[in-house]
Amino acid sequence: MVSVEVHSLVPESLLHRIDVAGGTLSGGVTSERHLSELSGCFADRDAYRAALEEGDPLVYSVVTASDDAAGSLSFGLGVIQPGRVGGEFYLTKGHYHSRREAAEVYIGLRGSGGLVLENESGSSCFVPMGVGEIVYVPGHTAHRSVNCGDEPFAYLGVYASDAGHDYAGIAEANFALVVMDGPDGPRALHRGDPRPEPRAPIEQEAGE
Ligand code: S6P
Ligand code: ZN
Repeated sequence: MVSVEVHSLVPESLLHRIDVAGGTLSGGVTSERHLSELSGCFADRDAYRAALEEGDPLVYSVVTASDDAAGSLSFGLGVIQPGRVGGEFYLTKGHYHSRREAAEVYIGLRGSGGLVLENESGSSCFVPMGVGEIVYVPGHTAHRSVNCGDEPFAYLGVYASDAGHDYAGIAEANFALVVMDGPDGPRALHRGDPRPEPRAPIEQEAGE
């Protein structure tokens, strides 16, 4: 006789709640990444060192609800804080999936940002993502999320539980595109391109 493992269908255990403002996901496990854990990710190494001398702020957190049964899905609520290093927006480390063909769906929940995508042939793009927008990340594609705004950027990523994370696969080459703040808003540039001037500070009217 063939034995088949099935979930016992308990509705409460199948329902999760997201608190977007609080950055929580019920039934999830939280991990945090601080600036010191993002060595090599930002294009401007001097600006990165200088920022670390000021402290080691939280850059992003991920709350993951996972299920390890065969064929299952996992999902994570990512929240990237607003910030810049040398004009480059705060970002996630970025990874390929260890099982390269595993795709992922991202859903924007708060703020504005986007995904830097790069495939194994070296083709890359930046896909902006706002609230209610969905980005499909195909298999064989490294992905990094970026907060392009002045408030936390929150999103949900849904992926096969056995996808796995391969950080080393993209870390050495790093992503070819960097997303910078500029006078006309966010711009995706090639890593070696000249940087735009930083956004001018807002001038206060006398007497304000
Ligand atoms: C997992 C999914 C996300 C990321 C999260 C943090 O496959 O893509 O939940 O884990 O955006 O990024 P990273 O690169 O630090 O795992
Ligand atoms: Zn992923």
